[in-house]
Amino acid sequence: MSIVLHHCHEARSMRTLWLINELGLDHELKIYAFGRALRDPAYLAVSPLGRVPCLEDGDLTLFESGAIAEYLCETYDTQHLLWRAPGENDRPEWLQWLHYAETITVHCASLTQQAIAIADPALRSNTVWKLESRRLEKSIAVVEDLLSAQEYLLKSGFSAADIGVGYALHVAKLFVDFSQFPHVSRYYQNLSARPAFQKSMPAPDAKDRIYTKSRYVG
Ligand SMILES: N[C@@H](CCC(=O)N[C@@H](CS)C(=O)NCC(=O)O)C(=O)O
Repeated sequence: MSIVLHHCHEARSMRTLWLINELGLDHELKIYAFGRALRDPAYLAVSPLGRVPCLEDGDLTLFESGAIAEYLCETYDTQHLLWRAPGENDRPEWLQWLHYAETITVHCASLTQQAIAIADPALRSNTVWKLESRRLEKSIAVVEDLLSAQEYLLKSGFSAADIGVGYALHVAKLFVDFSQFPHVSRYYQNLSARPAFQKSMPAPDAKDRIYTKSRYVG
């Protein structure tokens, strides 16, 4: 087996795992507790910042999720189901939405830091919470607008871009009220019902979950 994915439950590596599962690729999963385990020298030797995802494929090691998504699609999606190859009509939009996932996710990461990573409530910032929640909502509103006219991010249908954005929404719903986004809510429901999504979720009794609540409020 040549593909190894370094993963923490429901971290950004979930978008890589979901893509691997959609593509049906044989792989080995190495699961870490979110925190000090990622600073182990053995892990830093493959992922120098000690973050997930990190993907090994034979001699190749990659540690940026957008790049990993592009690599997996161009290497393994021979039928172009999730990939939009250079020259295809919606290739530029595919690239835009694939990487827009990170625009949404950085706000989720700040809120995760506030709600979970900063253990001492006295060190949390109400200003950061308000600012990041608002910026997260605005980044989702852009998707809401697009989805009022189509089912997926691309008119041509489901693609790896929906996996990136779908994962971002999976975390965003822990921090913002989705009732203000009816199209996004319908889209997320549809994406999260996919067998490959469900396979990428931790088992209900899994240890070392980052998120243990269904909603975090500032
Ligand atoms: N832009 C990077 C961000 C990777 C990242 O920050 N991952 C988080 C998990 S969602 C992480 O590993 N954090 C651990 C830490 O910062 O110690 C990517 O998309 O791969």
